[in-house]
Amino acid sequence: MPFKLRKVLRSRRTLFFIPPWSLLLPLAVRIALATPVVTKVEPPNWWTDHSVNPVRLLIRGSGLTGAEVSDSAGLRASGLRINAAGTYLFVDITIPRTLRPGSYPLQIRTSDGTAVAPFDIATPLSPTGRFQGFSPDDVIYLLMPDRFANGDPANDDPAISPGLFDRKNNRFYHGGDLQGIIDHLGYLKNFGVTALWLTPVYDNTNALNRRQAVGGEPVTDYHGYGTIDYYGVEEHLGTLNLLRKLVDEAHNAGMKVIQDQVANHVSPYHPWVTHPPEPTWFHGSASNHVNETWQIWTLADPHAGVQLRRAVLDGWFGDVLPDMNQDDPEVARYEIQNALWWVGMVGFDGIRQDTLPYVARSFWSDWSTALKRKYPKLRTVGEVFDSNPAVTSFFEGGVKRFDGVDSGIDTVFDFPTYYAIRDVFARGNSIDLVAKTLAQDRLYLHPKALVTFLGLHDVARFMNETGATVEKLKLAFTFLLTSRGTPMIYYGDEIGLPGGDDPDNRRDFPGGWKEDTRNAFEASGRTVQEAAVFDHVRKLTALRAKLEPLRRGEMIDLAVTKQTWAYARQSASGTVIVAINNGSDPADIPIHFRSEGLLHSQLGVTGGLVLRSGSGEVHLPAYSAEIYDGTRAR
Ligand SMILES: [Ca+2]
Ligand SMILES: [Ca+2]
Ligand SMILES: [Ca+2]
Repeated sequence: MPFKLRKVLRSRRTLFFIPPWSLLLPLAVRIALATPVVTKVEPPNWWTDHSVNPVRLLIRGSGLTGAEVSDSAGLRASGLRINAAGTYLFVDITIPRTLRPGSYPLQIRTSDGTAVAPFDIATPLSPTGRFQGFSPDDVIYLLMPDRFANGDPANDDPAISPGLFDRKNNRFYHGGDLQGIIDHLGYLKNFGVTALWLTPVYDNTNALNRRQAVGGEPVTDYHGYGTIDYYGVEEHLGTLNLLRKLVDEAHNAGMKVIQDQVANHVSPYHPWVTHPPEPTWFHGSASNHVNETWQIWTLADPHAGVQLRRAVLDGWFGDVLPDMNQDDPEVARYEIQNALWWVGMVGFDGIRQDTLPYVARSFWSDWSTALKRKYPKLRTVGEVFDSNPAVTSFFEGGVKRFDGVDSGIDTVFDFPTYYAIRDVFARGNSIDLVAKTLAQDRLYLHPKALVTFLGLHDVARFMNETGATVEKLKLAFTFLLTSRGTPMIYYGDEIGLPGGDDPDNRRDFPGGWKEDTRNAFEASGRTVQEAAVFDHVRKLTALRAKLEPLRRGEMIDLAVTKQTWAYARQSASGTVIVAINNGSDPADIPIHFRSEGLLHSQLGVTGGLVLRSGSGEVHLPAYSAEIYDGTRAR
């Protein structure tokens, strides 16, 4: 046996069982099997003078056993680790501060050959107008790119992922894309949006998703939540360059952009699932894992046993979504670098983190620290899908909770208030349910930062609630845009779009497609009812922008009855008083507030509010509200 072949077989023997039939293969083929091959480098680039240096690369390929990575043009390789199968290689790359941006391919050498791992040093984006964070001064707009507007029909049925496009199937791609968003930035700016949250733009599977079939029918990952490549952009939506253009144009128009990231799980079709970089990459494996119990309350429960918490943290979502194991330092490092990479490449201002509770808060602590070290103004918001403020507040960062962990997450979505809004404004329950929910604000460090909403992509639309009307939706918007928090509007709710449970709540925005019979992006294309909601929302966003107390003021309850509520928003610049009648009869609401004179009404529902010796009264028709501006008087 020639020396070289013996060596190949010896090295391969440590990797794989060599099936006897392989010995029948021609010699050249057997040698070729062991030649190193590189198929993927993650991240594909990094920067000089970054807070993370060295950067740790994950290189995918084959024949990597015994590989060495040579230093290249000043880049220094260290900390090499190769998995048992020789299919993944981890390496630290130290980047000298003085290195110029450009291409710095790495040589991966084994005794059987050399492969090249492409790697670039990128030019950093200027921080001016980027990485800005978001705050209660903003109005966030959540949209699902596939369902908003189709700006480029050429990517509706891409060559690498054909057959997933069908506008008649609400679980297939509909053709909306990044260009469609760019085309409608003017629409968003026009009605007062100052920040966008797009559902994930990661590359998702290129084939039908049969592992999450519904009713026996395959689905697609049009929603973006099943990545097969943490460093790729979904081809139905566009390219990385187009995403950068979208963010640049949004910034130029005065709008921030929040990225939707998903660190908890990947698609069941991610190549890692069949060939993980290491045995501990996931919590378990496709054939042997814990199912998700959804009991996120146990994480905030000092009495919960370890096994209860582990089921939540390590379980596979829906028994099918591979659960990343952030307890493995390689996974944690990969995900932290990935978060930094997107922000650095695209210029995002904030991150919305999916399924936050399902990842250990000790990880979020490290993740948040790394992000803030590089981007101090960046803001993060976590999805904690729970109606109990005692649970949601537990995941807010800024303080160590009973377990000694500070998540570092800036804020969370205000699901408790969302549930109360639906109960009260759509279903007609007593308005004090909302007031009582906000009464729990002492549980939060920064209740004003909470992201508030009356609908989003995981729940049926407001207009699909039994009893919902346009008047009631308008009332809910009045509350949303005048109360504490960072308000968020779910695309289509501004025109009262109907829609039941997912995916019916993700209907195409009317007019986003050339072939649509009408265009609700324009006033002429809206129905009377849609115009009523839209014009109201636009008026409210303008008032919120104009009247600083509505954004930053303390919220003071002045009067609460079964169906009426008056509250003040008070800051150094003055006071704004909001009165709401959620009842089916007209109501008189007494206002007692330490102020004098006339507060001008802003919605044209009533006249001004006159306060004499700190007392006044407003008279509101059924299902109506008024906003009184006391800022100019002071
Ligand atoms: Ca398209
Ligand atoms: Ca894809
Ligand atoms: Ca998990």
